[in-house]
Amino acid sequence: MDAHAVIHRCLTLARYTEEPGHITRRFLSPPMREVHHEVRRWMEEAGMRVSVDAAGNIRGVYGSGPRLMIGSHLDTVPQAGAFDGVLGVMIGIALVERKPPYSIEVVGFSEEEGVRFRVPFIGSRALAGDPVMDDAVLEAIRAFGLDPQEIPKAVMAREVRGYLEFHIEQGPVLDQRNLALGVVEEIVGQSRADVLFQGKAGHAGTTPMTARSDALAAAAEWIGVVEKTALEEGVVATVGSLDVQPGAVNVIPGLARASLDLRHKNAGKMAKTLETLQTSAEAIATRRRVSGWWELRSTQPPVEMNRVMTSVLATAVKASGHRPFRLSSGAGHDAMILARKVPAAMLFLRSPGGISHHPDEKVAQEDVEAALGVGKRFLETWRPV
Ligand code: HGY
Ligand code: MN
Ligand code: MN
Repeated sequence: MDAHAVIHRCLTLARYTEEPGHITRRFLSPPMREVHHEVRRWMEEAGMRVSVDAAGNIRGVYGSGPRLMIGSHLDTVPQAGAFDGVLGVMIGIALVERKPPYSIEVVGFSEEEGVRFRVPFIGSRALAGDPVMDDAVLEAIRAFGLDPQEIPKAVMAREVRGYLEFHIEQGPVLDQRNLALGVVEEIVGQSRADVLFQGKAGHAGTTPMTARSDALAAAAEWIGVVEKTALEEGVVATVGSLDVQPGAVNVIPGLARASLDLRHKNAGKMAKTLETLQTSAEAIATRRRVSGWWELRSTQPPVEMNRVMTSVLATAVKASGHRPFRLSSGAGHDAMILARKVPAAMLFLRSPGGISHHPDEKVAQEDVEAALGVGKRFLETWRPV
């Protein structure tokens, strides 16, 4: 499979969506079944033995004995682009089709984005032996026809000696430097929290302003503090979703639930900023006569990629005629979870315009060709010992 075919397969999978006209495919949603059907066929045609584990990851194994795992995720954010995650799985299958010198396991993780249940990395955490056992997640696993009792068997096999992930950069760094590829040195830490403001719904016309417990006004004030604190502290913090109840034009909001996504390359700075934002939410709630709840949904410390694998990757990039530019990843990836168990490395492909988590997300065919060449060289040099 050449670069054109890799891109074509990503666009084929983009057709499987929860939202006609958009690319939206959350954890174990119905279109994921169609994706599994297609990916299984491609994996079997490449000579892999294919299975779907109890966390919904589709896994293809080529050969036997000590092996390298190559993977990424098959779920998407709402109204996504066609390459985030999927591209890494398609490149893995393409490298197997080129008959690698040793065993390879290609994994399409069931969930990395954390959209459906507001907890990320459900797929890769099962392989790392740290499964998400949230009731709603287990119910979704059952509804998909899988058995949560089998989750412990999803843990990665002892034969796996390293993990390599190909992924679009999702930011502007490579594009601004006119570079096709980047070697990831570290992935920043990320924490996610839910903040609930519970006030009192009431009549928008008859309730005096001084007698209100307006949950949305409290959330709005706090969201302003999130942005101001992030600018002051030099972290990135995002309130990406806000749920307002009852959500009627003429009713004072009784409830507002805001999500928080906070990231930084230093775990201490991330923890300190989380604490600042939690204290601020509580203070705003008290002053505005609403109740505030804070739920930390997940926290993942920053992770350094394996130096040996990264050095082999950089050498392969150079041997392929490209500058071995090293960079940090502001986006989270399954590699940060697998790195808990095995040496892990990532190769970024340029994101034209730095666009991602958006329908305009692209990847250049010549960059995919370059990545395939680097992957082949990597497999000729690195050994699963
Ligand atoms: O949110 C992220 O960093 C990644 O796209 N899951
Ligand atoms: Mn991704
Ligand atoms: Mn993503």
